[in-house]
Order: sequence, then C-alpha cells, then structure tokens
Amino acid sequence: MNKTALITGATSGIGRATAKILADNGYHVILTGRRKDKLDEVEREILRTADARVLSLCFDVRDRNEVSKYLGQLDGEWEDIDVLINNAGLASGLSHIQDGDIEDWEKMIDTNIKGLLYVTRQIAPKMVNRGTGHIVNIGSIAGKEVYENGNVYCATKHAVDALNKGMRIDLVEHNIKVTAINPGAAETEFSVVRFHGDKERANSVYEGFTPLYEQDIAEAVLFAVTRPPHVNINDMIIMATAQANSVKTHRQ
Ligand code: NDP
Ligand code: 8X3
Repeated sequence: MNKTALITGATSGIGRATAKILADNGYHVILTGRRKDKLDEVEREILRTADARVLSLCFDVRDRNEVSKYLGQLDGEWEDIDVLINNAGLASGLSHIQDGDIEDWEKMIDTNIKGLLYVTRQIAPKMVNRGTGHIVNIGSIAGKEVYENGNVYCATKHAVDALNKGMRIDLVEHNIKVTAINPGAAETEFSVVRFHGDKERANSVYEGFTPLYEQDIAEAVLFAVTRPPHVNINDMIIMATAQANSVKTHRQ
C-alpha cells in the first residue's frame, strides 16, 4: 500500500528532489511552499513520471495560523501522514554578528526553528495516535559546526539538531522514527537566497569544486525512510568530497 509523505519547501532544491524521488518510489506526496507557480510546476513534473497522488498546499511556514489552517484539517485520503520531511528553510545574509541585519535573523529563526515546530506540532500528534510515523529533519553541517559570519544560521541549525534529538526521545515510545539529514554545500537556490538574489556571489560559493546536488540529499532521505521497521537512521552528515568541513574546501 502506498505511504504518504509531506515535504515542506518542495518548490525548489532538496525538497523538490525529495518529493520527486519519494513519488517515484511509491509515495503519495503533499508539497508545500510559498510560490504557487513553482508548486504547480513540481506537481506537474511528478504527475508526468510517477503513479502518485499529489496535493499542493501554498502557505508560509512562519505563519502559525496558516500552518494550522492547511495542516490541521487534512482529511480523507490525506489524513494519515507516514513521513514528514521538515525541509523548508533558508540562510539570509552572511555577516559578523555586530553587522547582522535583524530582519535576516528573524527570517531564519522564524522559518528554520519556529516554522519547523509549527508543522511538527500539527503532524506529530496524528502519528502518535496511529502509533507509527517518521520525521526527517533537514539540518546542516551548520548544525554541527560554526563558521565565521554563520552565527545566526548556524544557531538555527544547531536548534534543529537539538530538536531532532528531543523529538526522538519524546516520540520513541510511540514507534515514531526521527532522522536528521545534515548536508554540506549543495548547489540549490540556497546561496541566491542567502545573498538576497545576487546570483554572481551565489555562484562563487560553488566555484572550483563539485558541490553536492539536490539529488544526492534526496537519495539519502529515500534510504532513511525505506529502512526496515526496526532500523532508524538517527543522524547523517553528507558532504561534497572536496569539502572537509565548514571551513575547508579544496578548490582547483
Ligand atoms: P532552496 O532555497 O532551493 O529551497 C528552500 C525551500 O524552502 C524552498 O522550497 C522554499 O519555498 C522553502 N521555504 C523557505 N522559506 C519558507 C517559508 N517561510 N515557508 C514555506 N516554505 C519556505 O534551498 P535548499 O533546497 O538548499 O534548502 C532546503 C533545506 O536544506 C533548508 O532547510 C536548508 O537550510 C538546508 N540545507 C541546505 C544546504 C545547501 O547548501 N543548499 C546545506 C545544508 C542544509 P518557497 O520559496 O516557495 O516558499
Ligand atoms: C548550508 C550549508 O555550509 O552554508 O546549510 O552552512 S552552509
């Protein structure tokens, strides 16, 4: 029987690739994101290749009322979520703490921490009621290490790391798996967003080495969610071969 996966931030990058790979592997998928045109595009792509049901929900994870409106009333064929992929997130800005833009900070904290919590608060109780489920949190190498100028983004991903561990402890007695997938540099829209649309600066992040691609992370998610019932992948760090850690990348 098909399972259902809810993927936040499915309009681009890792979330989009994850939605596609899950749909190609027998999951019905719920896609979320703020950009309706992109949601429609991803939905069309999935329906072209996969024998899956798709539900697209356009909302901002920072808006608690919207999260509750869209995810609190899932019913019928969409009621039972087997897998939640908490992926929606962003970096905004890259500056020393004394120069940081408070708007950027709020965006990151509200999306990466509070948004993830709002979504989880809607879905986790349903998993508890059913006595089954799997939550996959997309963290980052920035949740394991801190790098210059990364301050607030790193703090939000350290929070995701802590929440991942906390969720696992709280949900273990309900047979719910909790997994963190922590990528290093992956070439998506991430850096364009971080640098507020400056594509040249964004491209320079990936110059001189082969970064990760969204598909690399999607494959790791698929691996995690397809382990047998007695196996949980707690935590995975995935880096480009040329990136030793947050601060050392070998560029040609
Ligand atoms: P993208 O910018 O390509 O994708 C981000 C996704 O998040 C988009 O679908 C975007 O959708 C969604 N999103 C952002 N803000 C909101 C919001 N307020 N409400 C709803 N959806 C939102 O980047 P990635 O695919 O790279 O990022 C996905 C996750 O991976 C993030 O959590 C990121 O921190 C993490 N990550 C990325 C790495 C990288 O190097 N790329 C490395 C490590 C972790 P929309 O704009 O339509 O709302
Ligand atoms: C994104 C990867 O290295 O920019 O989480 O923090 S990094």
